[in-house]
Amino acid sequence: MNRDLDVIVVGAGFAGLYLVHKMREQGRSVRAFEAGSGVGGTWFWNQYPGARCDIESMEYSYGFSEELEQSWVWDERYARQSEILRYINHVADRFDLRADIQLNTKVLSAHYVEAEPASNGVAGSSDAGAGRWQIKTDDGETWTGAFCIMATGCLSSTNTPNIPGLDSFAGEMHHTSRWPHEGVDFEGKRVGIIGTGSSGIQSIPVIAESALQLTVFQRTANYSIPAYNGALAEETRVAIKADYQAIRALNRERGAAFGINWGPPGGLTFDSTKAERLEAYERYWEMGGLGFLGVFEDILMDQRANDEISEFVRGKIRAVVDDPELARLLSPDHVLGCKRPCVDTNYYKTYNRDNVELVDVSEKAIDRITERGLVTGGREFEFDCLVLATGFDAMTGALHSIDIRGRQEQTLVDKWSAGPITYLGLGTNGFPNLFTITGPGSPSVLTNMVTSIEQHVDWIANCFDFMQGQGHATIEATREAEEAWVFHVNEIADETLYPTCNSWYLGANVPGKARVFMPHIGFPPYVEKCNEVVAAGYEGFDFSSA
Ligand code: N01
Repeated sequence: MNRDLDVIVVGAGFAGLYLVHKMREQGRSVRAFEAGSGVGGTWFWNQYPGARCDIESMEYSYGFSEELEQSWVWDERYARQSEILRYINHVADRFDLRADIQLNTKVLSAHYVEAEPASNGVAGSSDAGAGRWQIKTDDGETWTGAFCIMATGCLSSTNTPNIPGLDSFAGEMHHTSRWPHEGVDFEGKRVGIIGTGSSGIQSIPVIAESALQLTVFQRTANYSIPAYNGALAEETRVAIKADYQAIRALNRERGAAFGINWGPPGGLTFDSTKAERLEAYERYWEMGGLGFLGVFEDILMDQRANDEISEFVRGKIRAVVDDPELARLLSPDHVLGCKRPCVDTNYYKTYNRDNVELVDVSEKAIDRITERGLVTGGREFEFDCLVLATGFDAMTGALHSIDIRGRQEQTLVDKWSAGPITYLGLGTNGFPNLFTITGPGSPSVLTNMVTSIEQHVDWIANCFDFMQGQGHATIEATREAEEAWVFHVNEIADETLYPTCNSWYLGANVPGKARVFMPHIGFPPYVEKCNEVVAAGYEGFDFSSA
């Protein structure tokens, strides 16, 4: 078997699969390495009860193949995890991708091995050849490739809380992001769940239906907007498929690359009268989903605008939750949208059930996990099952779990010790021919991920063609370009309300992690910049020849 490839891909989720397809189309040898025993990435691992996408199914899907988008039939407005996983497997089969995907294989290291000095003594000069990426996998094998592309996902590295005694719990304990594929039976069990982000908010209503008792430990109340999920009407499917590409193009004009159903934002909040604003909030609320935040364009820019709409949401919580004190505890007080809001089915209503208890751990943290449960606020709780819905080491966690080294053995961990440094979220100086798909510094998690993935893969594929045409062997972001880019990404974020709370966008959920706002806000200007860079001869990148 040829262990020297054109392109090594790490990960076989949405990004890895499309990369394999695209590289093959270009006639390049490619192999994707995937730790899981199946394809699907986040949708393979996150099989917790209630797991579902918060972007509508017709939009959260590949647009690269007309045949695929026309033939696939989504069942629901928001696809459940099992449906998305079925779709991803269908894509792997339909495009015959499995031959170039190696499952059950964790990539341990990726090192850039610089070229031997040439006869003239200059490494990488014309007769020396370029360096190669060498990866080592947990099955003891070594592979080399001209390029290494990290398709490792933004939300794939589990954040396990460092609560004392975590290992001492004698009952069943599961993290939502590593859920057992055979499922968990909660029937008649006393269940505790830590975390009220999207994973907690989606799973709590479902677990409550079968558990004997469910106790939710909430450190920060989160905003959640009703999904109003349901079967997708045939007319909707037909209407979208009638001009799918036009709909995708319209979505790409949106700041978050999804949500055309909601129409463009209705200007600045206070340009409307109070009555008009309330009517607009109500109308958007009734449509459900994340598009609610697009009701006016300054929700995440103007504190006063945000105060008003977040109070509207708190009013909705009070209207649903019977106990006023419980409603107060469930009401967030941070800026709406600065932590990713959730999209739920029956979340707040679940707290009206007799078998559900909310425990506020915002002021008194969970002291410790015990053999039987946990202790907080001087009270011991006993459980048969403990669920950790504590999220991810987002955007950099998966990259840092691999020993990545560039020129002169520099590690990525060292280079990014004060926060990720990238040019366009695609590359970083000192690591030639290494690309990150939806890396930090790109719109990624603030957008429809599938759209952002396709944009990155297409950009890289075009870049490879360009390099081939020009006889270039390596590409590397310049230090000046990445410094300017990091500054730009932060500058945009600082003009918004995003950095005002302890979100995973900022790395604030992981103790000790550098606090830097990681995603680039705004899809269209980002794409424009990527295109300008190309038009200017890949401005900000250096090339070297083979
Ligand atoms: O993780 P989170 P998630 N003691 O980080 C709490 C995507 N996603 O898995 O807020 C007590 O949001 C933590 O508290 P706090 C989506 O982008 C999408 O839920 O840090 N509590 C928080 O409540 C989402 O945003 C879908 O104070 C502790 C929770 O755990 C992202 O993934 C579905 C704690 C973690 O929430 C992450 O969501 C699921 C401790 N020691 C996920 N440590 C879709 O719908 C942490 N917490 C597509």
